[in-house]
Amino acid sequence: MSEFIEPVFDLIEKEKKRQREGLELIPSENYVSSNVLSAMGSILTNKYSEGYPSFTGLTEWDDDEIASKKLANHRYYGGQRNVDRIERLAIARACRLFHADHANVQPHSGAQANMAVYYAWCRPGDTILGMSLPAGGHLTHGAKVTLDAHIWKFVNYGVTAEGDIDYDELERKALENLPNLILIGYSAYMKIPDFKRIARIRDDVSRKAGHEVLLMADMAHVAGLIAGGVHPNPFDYGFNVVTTTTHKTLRGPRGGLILSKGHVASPLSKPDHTLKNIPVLIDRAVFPGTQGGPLDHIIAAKAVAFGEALQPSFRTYVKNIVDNAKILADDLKENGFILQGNGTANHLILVDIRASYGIDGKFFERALDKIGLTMNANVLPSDKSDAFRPSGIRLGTPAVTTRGLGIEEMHMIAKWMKDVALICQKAGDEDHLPEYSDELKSIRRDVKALALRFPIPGID
Ligand code: DSN
Repeated sequence: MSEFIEPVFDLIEKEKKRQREGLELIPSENYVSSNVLSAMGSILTNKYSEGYPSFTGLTEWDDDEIASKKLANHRYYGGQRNVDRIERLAIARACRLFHADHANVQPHSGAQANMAVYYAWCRPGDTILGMSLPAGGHLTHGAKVTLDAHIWKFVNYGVTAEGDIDYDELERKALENLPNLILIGYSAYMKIPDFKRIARIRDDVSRKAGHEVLLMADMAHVAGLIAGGVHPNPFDYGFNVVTTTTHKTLRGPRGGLILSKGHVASPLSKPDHTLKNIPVLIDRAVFPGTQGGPLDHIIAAKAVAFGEALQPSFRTYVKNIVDNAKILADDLKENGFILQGNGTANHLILVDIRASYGIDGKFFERALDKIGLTMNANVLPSDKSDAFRPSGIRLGTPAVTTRGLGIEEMHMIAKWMKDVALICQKAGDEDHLPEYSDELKSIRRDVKALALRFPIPGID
């Protein structure tokens, strides 16, 4: 290998070792199957395919149907016959998985998926109502540092002291501001949203404002749980659009996805600005609106992952994710950890580590890294500290459940976390952590021994 290549592959091997010998508890991460991995690393990365394949309704692919209907292919490059079929497969499977009329599988990420929906529906300066970042929302739901917040006016709602969405605040702000788009979604929220109430608020806003209001769920975190039937589907409550990433609980490649309900038509048509036409407005907003060429290798990997998620075994997997999270949450409470919302109904857990053990989230994150438990420091809704030294630590069970960990291992993780919290407490700060390196190394050996008992798909 050349000197240019070797360092990169060296680091990939080191990362493989890190993943194998530790436990991944960041709730937005997962391990993909070897088939997803192969599709991602395939020669499809060589292809350009700006535009869209023929639209044919929800059939997987039918050459005769396409020929008989003389459906146009809306690509801007030649050599599309294989990538067209792959994209259609991904679209059809995504629609089947989430009961959507339409899917756009091209967004490169969740952030790009969200921006495309805003661009499809909102004019510059329009109002979007979403959850605030400290309350558990996402950067793209209105954080001032984003481009989104420069284009649209975001109004945010938060959570109550009990950790529920503050529905009264949401309703009040919705009726005061009459937003064009109401958004529910989060990166750190442990309850099941009341989709019915939110849909009712949207209807009230629509009536009062005299215009259609788009109801959108960014379900990036819980997409796999919805696909596997252990979490309600926003479409069952009248939502128009659902966005997601494809790599979290859905266990696909890193990427984005937009699903919608409405009339599916050619992306070259110039539809009226109505909710009924949202599928076409979204297609036009993704390409050419906010993206150029799709990543065909990633779309192929999405098609594989959606196929995997349609299998009965995926339902068992997501049920186990939630069971593991509930067990881990209970164990953590027994070990003296105070949890935001007092527990979890999904795959996410948010610990108030400052209230529990008097240390900050970043210090705890770094100490846990030393023993091979990976999770992330996170702000809490009530946090007085900044994002670099927040009071919370966020963890979740999608990745360890893929590896096959269960009840016994959840008990051990909670105990190790307590052991490390006590060490951090004694050390006082990171500078004094080396004084406890023997204790940390001993826990590290136990974590590694356990991790090596559970193979990683795509690696082992
Ligand atoms: N960065 C993701 C997460 O970790 O939750 C959200 O996009």
